[in-house]
Amino acid sequence: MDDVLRIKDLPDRIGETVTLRAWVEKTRSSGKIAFVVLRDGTGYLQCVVPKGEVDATVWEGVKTLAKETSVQVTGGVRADARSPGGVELGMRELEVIGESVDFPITPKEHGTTFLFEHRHLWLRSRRQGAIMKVRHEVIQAIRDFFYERDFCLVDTPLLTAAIGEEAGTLFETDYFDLGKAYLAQTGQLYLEAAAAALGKVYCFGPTFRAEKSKTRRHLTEFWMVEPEVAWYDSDANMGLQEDFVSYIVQRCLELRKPELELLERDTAPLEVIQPPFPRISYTDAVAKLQKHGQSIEWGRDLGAEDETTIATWYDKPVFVYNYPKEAKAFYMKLNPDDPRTVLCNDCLAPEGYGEIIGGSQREDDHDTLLARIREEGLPEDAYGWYLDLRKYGTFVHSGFGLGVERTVAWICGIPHVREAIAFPRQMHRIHP
Ligand code: NSS
Repeated sequence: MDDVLRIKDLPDRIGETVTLRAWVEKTRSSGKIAFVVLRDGTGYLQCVVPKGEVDATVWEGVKTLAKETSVQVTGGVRADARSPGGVELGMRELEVIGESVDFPITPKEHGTTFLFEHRHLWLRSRRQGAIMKVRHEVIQAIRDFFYERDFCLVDTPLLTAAIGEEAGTLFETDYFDLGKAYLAQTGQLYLEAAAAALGKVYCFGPTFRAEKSKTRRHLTEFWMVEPEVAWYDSDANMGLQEDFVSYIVQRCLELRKPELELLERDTAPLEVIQPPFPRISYTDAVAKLQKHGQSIEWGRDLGAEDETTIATWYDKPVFVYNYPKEAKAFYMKLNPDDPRTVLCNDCLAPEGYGEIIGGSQREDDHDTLLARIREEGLPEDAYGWYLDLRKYGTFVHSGFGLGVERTVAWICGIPHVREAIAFPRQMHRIHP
């Protein structure tokens, strides 16, 4: 089969007769002229069908076209300033490839449950298509950012023997004669080994958390990108994060304007996303929250509401750094200036989107790390290899993880992460 012409290529074909394949988005007709809007994933095309100028079979065929019928059409491409893409097609021939009887998603309002049950069909809508393209751009920007800066991609395993983040949210499965295996919550621990081998590394893939929460920020399967850098301290780590987040946002503004427009995203709050980002210590943030009358006590992790409040103090993403060690994972480096805290940061997105990044400098002292593993009651033997990294040439190193769906939701201005991935996995959703 010859490569098929795509709608986005039609502006180069003005004056030519072309054949293409696509799906019917909608049709309308007056007695003498009909319009068919086609969609092929690369764009939308209005086809014009004047009754008096086409075969009767074409005219009759057009009248029976239902939403999402797949078709092959042939016609002349002409310039039309009012059409999307600047062209329209004078349809001459029409062939129905696959009928579409009673497509379940109609222009009327559907409930969210219904739409997610029909996610495999809902993806064809303009809005969902636009979100997928922004996601695609975010992911390409992530890969380009690290490639341009000489980071080596290292793929980390999804089946793991040790807890990466927290015991409470593990998916476990039986692993032959070797006991339990867990779906990866993070690639970080493996990436630390890779950083000692390669210096600047990142991993990028799906991660899993058995989150029993039904918030608009949580999925049970989400994509996380995690860089890890040898000889970076917490401060340099935040510097990398602000460059990284700004790069992703600016790329989307540059290349995904039409999609953001379709999503009715006000891009003004995104235009200002440039380094440096403001930084506030956890301790200062808690004091300020208390002054605002919020009930947070020093020592507790920040809740979604606290994060939203802090974010309103700034128009850029903000770093909250050096949390109490009890609120964070075992691998973070104790703060030598205040051992109640660890050298870490969260990055909170503006406009109420909350935490998009968690990062830290890693504990590089063997005995301190061992003590932390024991304190947390983690199985020591599972972390023997991880402790080895502190035995054979230990090194200052830091890294972070950025959640793709939260970042996409923020850039698109959509309220919930579940629309930021094609087939979301949540506590109450595994189908389709
Ligand atoms: O748990 S994190 O805060 N940090 C880590 O996993 C570290 N091991 C990363 C590292 O330093 N290499 O998760 C990082 C980000 C977090 O800020 C969110 O943006 C996202 O991952 N995240 C999630 N997104 C969607 N759903 C869920 N459940 C979720 N959990 C974290």
